[in-house]
Amino acid sequence: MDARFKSRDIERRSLDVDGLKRSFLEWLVYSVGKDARAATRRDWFHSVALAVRDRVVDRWMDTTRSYYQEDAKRVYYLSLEFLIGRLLTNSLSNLGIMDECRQALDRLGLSMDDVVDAEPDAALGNGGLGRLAACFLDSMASQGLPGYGYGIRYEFGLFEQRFENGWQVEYPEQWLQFGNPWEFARPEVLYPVQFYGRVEEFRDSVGERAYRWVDADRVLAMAYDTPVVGYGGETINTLRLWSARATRDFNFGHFNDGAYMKAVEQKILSENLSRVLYPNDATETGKELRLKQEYFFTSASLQDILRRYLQHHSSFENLPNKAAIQLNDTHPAIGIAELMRLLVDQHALRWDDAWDITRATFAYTNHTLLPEALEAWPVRMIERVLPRHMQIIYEINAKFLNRTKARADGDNARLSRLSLIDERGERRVRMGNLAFLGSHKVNGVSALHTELMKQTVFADFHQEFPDRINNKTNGITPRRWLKQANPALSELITTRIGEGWNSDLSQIAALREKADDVVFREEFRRAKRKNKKRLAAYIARQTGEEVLVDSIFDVQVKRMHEYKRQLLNVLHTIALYNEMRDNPTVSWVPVTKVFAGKAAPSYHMAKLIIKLINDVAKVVNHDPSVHDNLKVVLLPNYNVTAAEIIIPAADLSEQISTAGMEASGTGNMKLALNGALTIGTLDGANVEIREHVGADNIFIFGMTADEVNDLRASGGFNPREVIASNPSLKRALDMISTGAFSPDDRNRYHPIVQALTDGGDHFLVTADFADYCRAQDAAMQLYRDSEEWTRKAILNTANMGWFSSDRTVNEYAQEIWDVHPVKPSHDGEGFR
Ligand code: Z57
Repeated sequence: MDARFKSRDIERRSLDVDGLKRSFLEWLVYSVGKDARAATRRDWFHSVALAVRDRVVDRWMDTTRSYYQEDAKRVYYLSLEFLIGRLLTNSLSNLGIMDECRQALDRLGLSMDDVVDAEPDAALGNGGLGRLAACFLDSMASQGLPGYGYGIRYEFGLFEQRFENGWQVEYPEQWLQFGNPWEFARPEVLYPVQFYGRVEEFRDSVGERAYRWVDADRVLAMAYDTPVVGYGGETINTLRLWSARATRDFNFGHFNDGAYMKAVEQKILSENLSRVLYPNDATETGKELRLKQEYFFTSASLQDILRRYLQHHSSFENLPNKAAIQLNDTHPAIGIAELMRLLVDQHALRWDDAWDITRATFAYTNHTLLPEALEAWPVRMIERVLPRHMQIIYEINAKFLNRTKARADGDNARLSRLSLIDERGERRVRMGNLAFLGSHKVNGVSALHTELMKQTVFADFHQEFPDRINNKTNGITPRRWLKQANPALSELITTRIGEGWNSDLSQIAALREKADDVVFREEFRRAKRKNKKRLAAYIARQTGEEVLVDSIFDVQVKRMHEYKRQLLNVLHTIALYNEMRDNPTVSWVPVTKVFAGKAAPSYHMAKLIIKLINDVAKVVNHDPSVHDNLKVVLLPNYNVTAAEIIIPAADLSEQISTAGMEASGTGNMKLALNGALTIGTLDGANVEIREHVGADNIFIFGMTADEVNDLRASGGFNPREVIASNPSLKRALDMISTGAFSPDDRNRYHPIVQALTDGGDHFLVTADFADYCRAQDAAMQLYRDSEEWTRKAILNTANMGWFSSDRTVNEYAQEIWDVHPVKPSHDGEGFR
């Protein structure tokens, strides 16, 4: 081999400071095309990212080759969302070369923070569901599981949120504007995906009735691969995202001018499929383009999965032994009909064999019970967009209902609830029912949520298939959410218990005994304080507000949604403000209320709540009579990067959804792991967090899910009576309704006041207010005793080990997927 290439080859893998530095410069000059004097921070980021990517490639290929050689069973995680965030720190940290990189940059006169900050945040998701998918990718790679992510490479991620005059305004998020150094385009990995057209019936070679989908429009799905670096760099998995490309099956030469322009127009239209992420979290819009996105990425992924399978196999009976396909919510559930179509129409399998294979391959995760989030596509729309799939869905339904009818002895109401078609009003396909029926396992995301699934939306299916529903409580990756986001606390932990917790978070339980160690408590507080200073600086930069580092950082960060009850927090804020004004001589514990979160652009109530928080902040923050004891900030553009700054600095974690409505929550886990105490309802995973951290170390308040259910069943309650009997609640609401926070438009908050009063207060904000205030008072009193507070904070961190997504993913691997770790062989060519 040419010696020059050989030395360059080695250079690309070297992990020492000098080798990294030389690589950064090499990339800067020969690929970015700048010299060190002219380079911007973004140029350096691209150079560093490309140099780091070099260090991943050999091991990535080794990993892929090992899976291939072992013909390992793979798991395919199909998700319309992957909320990844930045990758530079993540890659460096998982490769174990953070310090080396920092030093190399140092020698170039550059600050690591500046370079890290030049990376855009990959926001291909809305909230919890998308972030969960990203945590699972990290956990699968970190445990050597052969896991692939499949999704869409949106050109525009989740919108950028700005506040203009206190209102949310959305801007396009152009994360790809300057190129994406982490991805590899695969222009040769291209699959056709069809839409519209009609179905033709014909006789196959043995005279059987068969169907083909004809006269359809075609779009191509092109692959982009991003390596997923596992902890320690042993396993590098793949996230494959699809981008829409127009077909070129028209001949430019034969067009007259008009047809040419029309053809180009068609090209732009078909490429719209991967243009933008729908910005709704836990609500559906029912838009045709969304259905097309769902089918687009699902079809491409299934074609790719079958192609990979067929490299080793000549029949399909072993597919379930070689591929597990996990449906992240119902968004890819059309895949069940698509796999049936591929097996029956294209590969000529018998229906019943195809159905057994399909069911044994798919599993489905449900993430919400909210009726407005359950997908139900109009039959008319599916008939038009995916005519063959509509026939297949009818066929699945007919066979299922026929089998069930025999045992249902005339209970037609039950049959119509089990049907894949909702016949009330416009006929719709219930995607949850399709996903349930086409999967061998169906799971909820917390113990409570899974129980409620059995009792509510899937009660009839649960009766029919009692072994199908199972629980997989969510988790979070400790690498990103502790090691990387909170270096101060991570380093402290590692000095005491070693670094085993990075790959086995259960080891963090060894910190329990340190809760009684005064020296450790002091150091724990010091780490928290450092993080609070970092957040205070961020708050000042983002909002212009100065906050007290020694105040309680009371944090509610999540999507804006009525069921998450930011309003309850706002009402408490106003009540506290009034108390502080009424009692100026009391020595108050200073409080900083930190909010952040995006509202879906069409969710007017959520946007009005944003405006209310900003209006309350304006009044409170500038009222000298509270002596800076209370500050309210709403940070703009909450995303993964902002979360990494906010979460490590939190003292108090607000998890205050109406009981029964938050499927799990994962922010609750990130905050508790970082030593925040939770104030929360017995909802979602809060229930399990209480069991792990101990009832003494969490502030639980409010109605239980059963109580909420009973109250609603008995016809609800009268919020007016509750308000009349609680003077501080009445006063806070009166202030909102009379314009104390909106002197420029005194009626602005009428819809909010209306919802909480005559509207019946569906989310039970007023019903839980008094108990919430009691819990808030308890938290404030405890905070005065800084030793006791710290002790409980340490016990939170120490007792959160079970909430690692490594544990979650292992449960999926063992109980749903039947996949096992594969140790890639790096035949001496790679590093270490
Ligand atoms: C989403 O982020 C969640 C559920 C959905 O149905 C959709 Br669509 C988006 C969230 C739940 O609201 C959280 O409670 C849960 O922790 C998260 O999914 C991950 O399971």
